[in-house]
Amino acid sequence: MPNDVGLFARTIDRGLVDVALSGLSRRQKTLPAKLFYDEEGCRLFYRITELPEYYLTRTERALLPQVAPLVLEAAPSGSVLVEYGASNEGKAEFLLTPCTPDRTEAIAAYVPIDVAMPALLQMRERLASSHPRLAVHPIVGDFMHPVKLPASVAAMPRLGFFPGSTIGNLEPTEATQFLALARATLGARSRFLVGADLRKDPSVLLPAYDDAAGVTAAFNRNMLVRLNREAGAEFDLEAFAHRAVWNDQESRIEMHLVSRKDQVTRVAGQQIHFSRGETIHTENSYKHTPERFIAIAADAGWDCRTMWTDPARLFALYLLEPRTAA
Ligand code: AVJ
Repeated sequence: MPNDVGLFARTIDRGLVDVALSGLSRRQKTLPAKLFYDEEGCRLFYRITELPEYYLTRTERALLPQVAPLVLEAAPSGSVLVEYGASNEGKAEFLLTPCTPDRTEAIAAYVPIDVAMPALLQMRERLASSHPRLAVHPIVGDFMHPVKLPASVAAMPRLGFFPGSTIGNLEPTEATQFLALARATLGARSRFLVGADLRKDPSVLLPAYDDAAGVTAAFNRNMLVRLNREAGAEFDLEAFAHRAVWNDQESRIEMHLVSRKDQVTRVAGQQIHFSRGETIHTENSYKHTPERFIAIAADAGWDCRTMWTDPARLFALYLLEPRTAA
């Protein structure tokens, strides 16, 4: 039955193929970390945030209710909250719903920016009922590109928010570029609250990226599942192992997929050779000291006004303000 062929027809995403092939043709094969977040990847990441070994999310969430009122004190009422990489409103809630009644109107508008359109639409729907007076203007896009705020919020004082240590995925030079772009978007009288993981002993870091239940391994391998489905790739999932390594020199956790054998795979018809033990580098997660983070922000024109951390110094929230020419 010739029609059966149709059952196996796949729509191949050319953009994804190009991104994959360009990374896989380097000497150290790489795939960009943002490819993790298809629907299944978002589900797996959510499960990671609930793992006992993954302290980042729960530590930041415990800090936010304490820090939010202090941040809002510096935000004039009628401010717009601009959140970078906002896949849900869970963390922004602490800024949108302040505990003191007189600060109710501090945030008048919310601009969540994310690559995942479905997540943004769901957020807008939920916020319409939970915060009926809040103006919500989602922007679909990659935050490494300049963002133009909607005209209706252009005149409002701006508070930027970048939680979750997503900034740790960026090389320090990219982090500076991103912070400089955000500085341009948010303007000279803004504030910017950034959540970032801290450098610490590898005995704490490594299990957070190689958990006992194997959820992080599944998250890492899901990148190949996605390429098989969307980029016409033919990865044998069993033939790649998850590996997390601590790179002390660069102060970062690296995630890799290690080829268990000499093998040849194909991506959209193009052959890719792997020797046994060769890796695909899928993610960097930088763990900066406060001094280093503050230096990176300074390069982008931000001064650190306050830094908060938990008693065990696992995670930090930095409140940045634009440096004004002396
Ligand atoms: C969402 C980028 C903060 O680097 O910890 C979790 C992603 N990777 N486990 C991180 C991730 C492996 C996460 N960020």
